[in-house]
Amino acid sequence: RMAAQAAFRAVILGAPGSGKGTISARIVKQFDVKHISSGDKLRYHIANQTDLGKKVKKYLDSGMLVPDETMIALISEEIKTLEGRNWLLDGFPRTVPQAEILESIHPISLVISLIVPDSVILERVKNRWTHLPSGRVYNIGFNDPKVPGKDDVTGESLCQRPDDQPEIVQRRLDEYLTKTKSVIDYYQKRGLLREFTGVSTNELWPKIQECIMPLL
Ligand code: G5P
Ligand code: MG
Repeated sequence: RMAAQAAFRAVILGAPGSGKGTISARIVKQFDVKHISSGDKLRYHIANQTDLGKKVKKYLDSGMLVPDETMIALISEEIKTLEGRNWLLDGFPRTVPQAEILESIHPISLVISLIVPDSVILERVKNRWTHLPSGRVYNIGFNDPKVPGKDDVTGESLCQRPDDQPEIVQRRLDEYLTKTKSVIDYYQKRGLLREFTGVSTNELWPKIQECIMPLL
């Protein structure tokens, strides 16, 4: 119990393309924190055609949320393996039932909420390239891969996410507004929410660093 309270347990929230993965990578680089991205996990299962992957593909392809019970099973399993470690959840929780279950498993120390205008998001996702096995993301003109089309670390090919087509991005933004905004209220009421507003990651990052520093 003492160890669980001492550890850093954070959540990063934000609309699709708001920079959760990018900021998480910076946090991991600077602090001793394990990053858990629900979307990266799901895409990995889809790429490997596991039973779970086959079950969730239709939701990701259409930009709809995966059912709560599936997500809760996946993420609580993952958290169990990280006993005593600091962690940062990216993409979970996305509904109030998910947040309630998470709270019953572990008290959360901090919730980082990214607020980036939709117009900026729609521009960004057009230029996003992803390394599927690791979840590393690139953006043409912002953080280009060293070799075009290839991952910096493994040299493997990059791909574009099927859900980054404009109509699907719009659906994901709608899902965020209708289902995930209530998670923000949930954490606001508990005094855990810290909001960061801006149009670029470089502008948000120093403020996020400052907020995490005293906790780690
Ligand atoms: P995901 O995978 O959680 P989203 O939609 O929440 O997906 P996404 O798209 O992964 O979020 P992000 O991580 O917030 O976005 O953003 P990012 O990848 O870091 O940045 C976006 C792009 O902008 C990148 O190319 C990056 O390089 C670039 N970029 C960053 N900063 C800047 C900048 O300052 N300037 C510029 N020019 N570019 C920048 O969820 C996917 C699906 O999985 C399911 C759902 O179906 C969901 O649709 N799912 C769940 N369903 C139910 N419950 C859950 N808990 C679920 N979790 C996942
Ligand atoms: Mg992401």
